[in-house]
Amino acid sequence: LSPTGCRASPSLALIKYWGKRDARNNTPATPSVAVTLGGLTTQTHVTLAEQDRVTVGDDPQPSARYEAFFRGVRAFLGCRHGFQAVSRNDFPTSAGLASSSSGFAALACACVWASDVEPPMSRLSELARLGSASAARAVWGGFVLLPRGARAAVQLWPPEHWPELRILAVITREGAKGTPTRDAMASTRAHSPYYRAWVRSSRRILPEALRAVADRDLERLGEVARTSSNRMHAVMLASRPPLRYWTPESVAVMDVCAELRGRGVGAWETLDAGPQVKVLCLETDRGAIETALGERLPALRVLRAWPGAGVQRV
Ligand code: 2P0
Repeated sequence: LSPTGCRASPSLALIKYWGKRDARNNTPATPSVAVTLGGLTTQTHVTLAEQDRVTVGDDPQPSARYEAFFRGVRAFLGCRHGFQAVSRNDFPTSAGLASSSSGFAALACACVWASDVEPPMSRLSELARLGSASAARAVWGGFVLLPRGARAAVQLWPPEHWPELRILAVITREGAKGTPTRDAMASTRAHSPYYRAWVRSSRRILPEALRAVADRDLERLGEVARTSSNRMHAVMLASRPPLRYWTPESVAVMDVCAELRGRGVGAWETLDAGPQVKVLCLETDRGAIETALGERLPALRVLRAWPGAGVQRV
């Protein structure tokens, strides 16, 4: 086994995955459509070890979180040894910027490629899913679909399909850690009376999102992505106890986006399992949006992203 490094970028859901169809296999109850965020990077290096050990930045990770993943990787490779992985993100970890998507995508590919095995990308997507369902998407670049109940994601379009698209990640709270997504998803399914409606509505809006991406129609995509995001947060809010990832700063960014749209600037917000706000826009409007955010919310950092590549060897 040779030391192998991989680079991956997080997968931002435009149509959100929230809820598991089958918790043991980690398959999603809702379909999701995502864009891989060029500009944000996870780098992971893997070597053979007696026991599985993962560190992210300087933090050793709890082994329970990786058990099912490594079991699946060993079953696939037909090996018995462990893996030592060292991973670094150049963006905030566990703060709702989908670091687990790029983390498990890079880890799955690094473990397999280090073993000199070259399966099809769809097989790597399946292995990544065992770690995090969103990681099944992050294996691919560009625009990606993870169908409901699926074991692997598929690429819809490469990044070159829509090079003018931008995603501005507004960091409303540094170092934020909310409820872990696994617990939050299980709790939503068990305790939110709107869960079934959420799953049904995700299936209904999927064709509109697919069309908007195919047509590179930002207004239509922004509208349907915002709907998916709001409905996901609504089903969580209705849970008991409630789950709320939004902070006052998140809402302030949403208000700036609404104001901008009122002035004819295309700025569409989407939020994941954390307080950060991602704003979908075109490069031609990026300056106006950054200026408005800088004037109204000068303390907030903005990271720029665009449709990026899938997992690559480094
Ligand atoms: C997504 N999120 O589609 C949704 C939207 C967060 C909000 O996928 O339990 O770490 O590891 O499969 O992929 C984050 O959850 O969940 C996520 P697991 P994951 O991007």
